[in-house]
Amino acid sequence: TSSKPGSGLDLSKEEIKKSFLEKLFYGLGRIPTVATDNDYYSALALAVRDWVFRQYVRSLEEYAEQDSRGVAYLSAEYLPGPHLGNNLLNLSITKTTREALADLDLDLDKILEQEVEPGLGNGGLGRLASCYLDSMATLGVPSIGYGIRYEFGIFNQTLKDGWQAEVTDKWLHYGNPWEVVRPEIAFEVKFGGYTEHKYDSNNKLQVNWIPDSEIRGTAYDTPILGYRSNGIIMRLWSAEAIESFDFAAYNMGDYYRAVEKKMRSENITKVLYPNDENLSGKELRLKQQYFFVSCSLQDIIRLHLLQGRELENFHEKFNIQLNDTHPSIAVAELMRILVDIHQMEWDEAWHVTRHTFAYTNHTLLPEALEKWSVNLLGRLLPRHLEIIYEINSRFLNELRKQNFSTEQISRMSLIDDRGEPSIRMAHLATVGSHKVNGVSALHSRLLKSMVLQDFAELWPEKFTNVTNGVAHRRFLALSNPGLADLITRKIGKEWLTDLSALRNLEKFADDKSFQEEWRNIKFKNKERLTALIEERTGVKLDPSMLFDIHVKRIHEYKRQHLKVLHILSLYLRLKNGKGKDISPTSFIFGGKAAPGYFMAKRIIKLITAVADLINNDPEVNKKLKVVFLPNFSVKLAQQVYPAADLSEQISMAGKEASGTGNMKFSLNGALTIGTLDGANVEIREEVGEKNFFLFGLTTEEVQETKKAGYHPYRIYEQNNDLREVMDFLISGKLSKGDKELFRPIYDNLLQQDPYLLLKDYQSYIEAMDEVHKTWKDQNEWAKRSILNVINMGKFSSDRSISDYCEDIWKVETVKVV
Ligand code: 26M
Repeated sequence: TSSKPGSGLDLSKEEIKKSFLEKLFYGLGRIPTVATDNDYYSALALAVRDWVFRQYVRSLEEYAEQDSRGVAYLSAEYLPGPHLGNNLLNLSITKTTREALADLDLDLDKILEQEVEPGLGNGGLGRLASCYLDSMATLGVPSIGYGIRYEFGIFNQTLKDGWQAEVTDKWLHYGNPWEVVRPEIAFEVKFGGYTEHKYDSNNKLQVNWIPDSEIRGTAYDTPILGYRSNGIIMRLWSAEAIESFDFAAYNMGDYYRAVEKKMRSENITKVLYPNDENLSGKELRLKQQYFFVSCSLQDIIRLHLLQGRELENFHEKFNIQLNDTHPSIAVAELMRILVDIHQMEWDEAWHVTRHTFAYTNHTLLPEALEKWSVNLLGRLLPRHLEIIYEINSRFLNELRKQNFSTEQISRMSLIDDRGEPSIRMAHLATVGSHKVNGVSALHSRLLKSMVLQDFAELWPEKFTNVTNGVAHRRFLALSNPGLADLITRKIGKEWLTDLSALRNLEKFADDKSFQEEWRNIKFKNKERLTALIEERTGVKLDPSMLFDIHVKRIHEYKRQHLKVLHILSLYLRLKNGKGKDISPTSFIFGGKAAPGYFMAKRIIKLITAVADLINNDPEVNKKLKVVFLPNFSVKLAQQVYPAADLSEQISMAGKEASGTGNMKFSLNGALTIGTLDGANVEIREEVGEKNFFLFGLTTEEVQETKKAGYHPYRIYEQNNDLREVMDFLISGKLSKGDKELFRPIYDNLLQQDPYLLLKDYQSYIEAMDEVHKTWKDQNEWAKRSILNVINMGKFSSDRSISDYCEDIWKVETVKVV
């Protein structure tokens, strides 16, 4: 790609130096003799932000000229990772910037290190949203990402005595050079109160919502730049009190009450909820959802009307993608805006609404499907509850006409009235959308046969699949520069905008000298990670060992504890003098546990206890090392994936909707050991069975096992090796004699084992033995590693976004460069 003049790409060293110093002097008021590293970081970020905004403005002009159909991506979470390095890459000025700073005796890497990432998400879902913004910008999709500007993001994880401790994330402490506040883009959001129903002079029903409080949401814009391409914005809403509302009228006595009220209303965007906490009664969470949805819809409608258009064709101009059910109250809110505020007839409003929204489901876990109590929702959003009831009654009438059974009708209802009545948000999102998609082929199939089966039978054409993808520029070009350079030297730069071009490397897979270069790069990445791990944990790994890595949120279905059972089996083999076939291995874990998730927190303690035992035992620590790397984040991820030899993707089949870490590992040349779950299935298809270590039950076998009545204790009785490992958990040897510490894990596995660890244990051990055997042939390993990378084309988020454009959004892309 070549750039038009003035496009903001290909800046010269002098231009960069000049802008940087101007930002330092006039933007921050600092001079080099007193400037801190953070000042240098802020100055460079401010300079880069200007160039990114330039691309954004140019894109806007282009989109306006083309009058294109646009996309609003609604997500309660984003995990963008550090912006600076990525923006330099996308402006193609990394090298020039490095030289410009070197002229000033400054080190770019040290400056990049300063950035604190916005942790505005929990994990996969939030990171996916950010990968999608990257690809929408790169491909030129006229789009905007809406979300919440949490003042405190996901907690920082520290370890205390081997247990997780949570520390609040003050990510805005040193300021945020990437965002621009837009005080003129602000909307009022109502809560509570009651509704009035009246007939107007034309005998038309008019509903009026009289709220009991109102708050303001103000836009904060962060530009997101595509690769040598367009810029889009991520628009995050921050809550503030509406001062005139309370302050003006009150006398001194009420002043403090008014201040309190102001503070209470500003708490809406204070903090991100960690997931899988028990949501019931979490009123603030529902307020967050409605708050950002309401601001976003008002903003989109403002843009639509600004262009002189009618609301009747809103859906022809806008697609709104719901990232899970978190923003699904939008279905009721758009109906309210169209019917109550713009006086549209119900049927027409419903037509517009259903053609506007599309819904992405990210989970089949029954406990994770969102429900809101009717009582709570009615108190907070009385008009929305009425609208949901109206949608539901029309929908159920339709089903009755089509002779659905009462049983089916009650299963499909938006209201669950077994027990405390609640709203099934996935049903609301499904009924209110024209497309519903899962996030991998397997997950989309299961969605249709399980959670949304009745709906899939009613509307088969509504259901589709879009397999997830990852921002390969961030997760390969930026985080693994060694490998990226080697690839570019061999096949040029095409892969940066078309990942499937990596197939052009095929002819090198068997080339011994290429394999050697490949291995050297991996080794250097492992050395870097080794240094970082030593600095953070005090544990020194040996980079010549196999790096076997399990990083993701801690959850029983992801089975971190299955990995622990394997490690203990190796430990016991070594202790019993039967460990000669074991390849020296460093096991690296990382991931946060939800603060209220008892088992997940105990699994972290188990990992750190196993690490202490093994790392301090000279009989085994030449062959095995174990480390828990605290506070896993995008920033850490960028150092971890490039250093991995083996990627652990060992969830129970049927539980991981897709996974995206699995893709990032393979993209960086790790081999996978995994189950047939989520996108693992498609990864294995792409890289070839021979280059993937498969184990465990299939989804169907899991279902059969459970149906037949599963008795984990019987497996324990019959497998001597497993029994020895299990009993070791409660021997006290991991816990200074305390035999009770890991009893909850032990009991859970022997009595219920809901995620079938014991059932899959033997198969996992055998697959791991195969891993250790393969590792001994380093040429063979390198060859398989190469074959993994070159077959990753499908898993770029560019491909995912193209799929959304064609199948769901029906939008054409418009590139400015
Ligand atoms: C729920 C209640 C209260 C607060 C937060 C939550 C919540 C937040 C995030 C619940 C779930 C959340 O995310 C789920 C998630 O990350 N799912 C993952 O999505 C990825 C992207 O599609 C998939 O790759 C993973 O398989 C899936 O687990």
